[in-house]
Amino acid sequence: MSGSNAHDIAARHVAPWPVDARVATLCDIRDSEGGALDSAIVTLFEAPNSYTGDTVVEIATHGGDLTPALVIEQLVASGARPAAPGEFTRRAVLNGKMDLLQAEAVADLIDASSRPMREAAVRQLDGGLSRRVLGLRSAMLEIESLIAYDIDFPEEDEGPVPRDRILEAVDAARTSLEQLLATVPRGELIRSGAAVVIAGEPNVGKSSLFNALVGRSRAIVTDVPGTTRDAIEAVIDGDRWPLRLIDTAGMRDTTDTVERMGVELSQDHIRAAHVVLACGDSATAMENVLTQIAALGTAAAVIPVWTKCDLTSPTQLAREEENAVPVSASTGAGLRELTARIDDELSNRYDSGGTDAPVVTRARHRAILEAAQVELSAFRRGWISNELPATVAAVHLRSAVHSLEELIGSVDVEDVLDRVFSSFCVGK
Ligand SMILES: Nc1nc2c(ncn2[C@@H]2O[C@H](COP(=O)(O)OP(=O)(O)O)[C@@H](O)[C@H]2O)c(=O)[nH]1
Ligand SMILES: [Mg+2]
Repeated sequence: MSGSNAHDIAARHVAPWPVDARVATLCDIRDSEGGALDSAIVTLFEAPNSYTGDTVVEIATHGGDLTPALVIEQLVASGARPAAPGEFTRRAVLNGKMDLLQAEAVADLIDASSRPMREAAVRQLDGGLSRRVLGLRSAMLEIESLIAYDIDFPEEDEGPVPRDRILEAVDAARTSLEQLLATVPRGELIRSGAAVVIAGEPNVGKSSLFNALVGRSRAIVTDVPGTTRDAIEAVIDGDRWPLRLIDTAGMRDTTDTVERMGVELSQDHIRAAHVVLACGDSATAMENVLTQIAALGTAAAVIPVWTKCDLTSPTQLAREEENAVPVSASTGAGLRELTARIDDELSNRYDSGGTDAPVVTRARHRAILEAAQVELSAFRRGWISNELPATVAAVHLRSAVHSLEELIGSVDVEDVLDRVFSSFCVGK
């Protein structure tokens, strides 16, 4: 319970009342008639030294469905009310215990379905992204104050602040924004998982490979079954990246309308993939699939996979192994090597920024950073061309600063708070 009367409400149901704040105390929990409900650990927090910044009581009852519900019922009868989704964290933001970026990190940490997502959330919770954004904001405020001089002394050709110095500062801020925006693809990969499409002619063993990879995965995060003709997806926890495995319909020319749809669908998947596993169980099948993928012009990393390697003679395999990763869904051979190879391809492409730099993982952040970038560029153009009076150019700068403040939640943005916290689970 969080709020100024939290202790008063709890005191009607908790005995003995804990002597000290922030000390876990074993207490009896009673209903309004004094009947015993539970024996529970009660911890008091005095404002502002709590998660929300309010006065807080934490009651750790025994588990199950009934006991906690009965205790809550009693507290509500005594004047408490159930919290709205994310209300505790919302209060923490409003009370200045954390900024909006950190609050979002709390939600991301709870929702994290892969280790990279969890790591990014922990770093954001720690304030890594906030510090970057605050640094950018103060750089822009600095530029604003330089311009203020220029506006105050318009009659001087070269005001007290050289125009080049302002331009340099603007360009430094743009570079910093660009660097943050450059982490967007990595952030999307972390949030949604890398699309790993299993492609190949019918019967080369795609579905078997899909099942084998899902089967050996430590954690299957989601399982999205489709029809046999449709693509089937499952998100598995790769070693470094969450992998969204997609089993597609076979690639071959066909006149069957339903199967044709399946083929077109798999072509779309291949075009949008991060990684394509080009599967073949013979030299011809391998050549065909690689030709078809090349014709689609995908930007994905293409990994040739020699399927059913348990059926291939060792001499043949030795020849093929140079190019393709040999796997067998039947024996499990090569599956670990294949996952490692997928991880490597993704790391080569998306690890460039260093793994502990802040990452932009939310669409909200991306949109705001892009808006700030646009305003900063508009300012720069106006400033260089001298077409705009400095006061007008400065409006763009102000908008950019305001964007960053919205990002971090330091301006009054009730609707932003509503949107962010509506996605929270109840009780956080
Ligand atoms: N020996 C062997 N047979 C396999 C292997 N993988 C798949 N098969 C067989 O090949 C056939 C086609 O497999 P399937 O996964 O349905 O291929 P898809 O049409 O590409 O999805 C089935 O009869 C499988 O049992 C494998 O690793 N070893
Ligand atoms: Mg299949």
